[in-house]
Amino acid sequence: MQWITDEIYRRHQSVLRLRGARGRYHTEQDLKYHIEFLSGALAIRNPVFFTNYVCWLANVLETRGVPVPMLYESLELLEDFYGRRLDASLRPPLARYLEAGRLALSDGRQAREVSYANVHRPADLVSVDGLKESLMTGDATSAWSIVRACWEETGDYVAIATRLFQPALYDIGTAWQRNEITVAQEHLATAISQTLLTQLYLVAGSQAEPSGRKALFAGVEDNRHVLGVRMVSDAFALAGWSVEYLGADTPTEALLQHVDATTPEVLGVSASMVQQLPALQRLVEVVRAELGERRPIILVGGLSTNQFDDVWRWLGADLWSPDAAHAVKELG
Ligand code: B12
Repeated sequence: MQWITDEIYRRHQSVLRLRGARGRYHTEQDLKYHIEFLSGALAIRNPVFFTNYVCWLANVLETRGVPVPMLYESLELLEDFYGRRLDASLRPPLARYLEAGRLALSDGRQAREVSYANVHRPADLVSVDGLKESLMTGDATSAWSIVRACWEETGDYVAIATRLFQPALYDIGTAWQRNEITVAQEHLATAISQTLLTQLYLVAGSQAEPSGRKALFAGVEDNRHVLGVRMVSDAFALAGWSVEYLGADTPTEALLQHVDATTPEVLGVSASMVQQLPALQRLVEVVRAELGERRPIILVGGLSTNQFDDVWRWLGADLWSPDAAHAVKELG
């Protein structure tokens, strides 16, 4: 990637100087993301995953003072780079996807902004904006009073998780994308959400009779977005299931061994971004191959599986659900 970074720096010295000492690191990081998203989109054979990424990144860069033509050029340079190094049979699809990315930039789509805030967004509870503000400003006390008031009104943990926290976090993601909040604020909002969800879970308690059914939940390799799958896990626990939640970035082998050892009825795994889908597909494949008849029902979910209806079929999963409320209903 050094060659591409050097070339971009040669062409745009004056602008890139503004990115400061860490500019080079960021440029290399962006190129790494181009390749990751591109290979994810190629694997799943859906160029829209890549064009959405390109438009989203244009928005991220533009709001941070990096001109969109530079992104356009880096896609050209990538094509040039791979054009010279790849086997002839692999070049055409790659060139097609990169061209689709450039076209998406030049037809003004970046002005319309690709946002991930409305992908299968459950209906908002009225206090979403209030919670979003409290989370972004780090005001855990006011966030908790909003959550408490919603609890008094609904008495429903899953509704509060999916219709209050989920949309507030989606909007916080868009605010980060638009450079309206910092990465630190996004982390702060997430950390407070985790604490408050635990607090709410304890208030909710499990009123359901234990069903004797067992489920295991995890984020796939490289997936650090796990608040969502944790909500799914909590929803199952509150419905009487015996549940284990393994958290983020679970190594495939470790997960396979744990499924083998604990024999859950359902294995629920989450992938948040397109480049994590090939790892999820591999996981589904090894669970099927290694465990045969003893394998659990494989349930998948997460933002990347919500973007197109047929992603879960490509993954080879048994089931997919767009959110925690649907998932628990489907298997209830
Ligand atoms: C919080 C957050 C983070 C936190 C996550 C911490 C944590 N412990 O979870 C941190 C800071 C680590 C993070 C990191 C990154 N993030 Co982030 N993040 C978010 C944010 C703001 C909220 C995520 C969230 O919790 N959503 C709320 C939950 C409840 O929603 P959900 O995940 O969709 O889950 C529901 C359903 O999808 C479903 N579901 C989920 N899993 C499962 C599993 C099963 C089995 C089932 C049935 C259903 C299911 O049910 C859930 C509940 O109803 C989103 C914004 C967004 N739109 O989501 C960005 C977002 C996802 N992040 C983004 C990015 C770019 C990143 C980074 C690359 C940033 C960076 N430069 O470092 C890294 C990548 C990390 C990685 N490798 O995974 C982008 C992705 C854009 C894209 N092009 O794909 C987003 C969309 C922000 C944006 N608008 O730009 N992020």
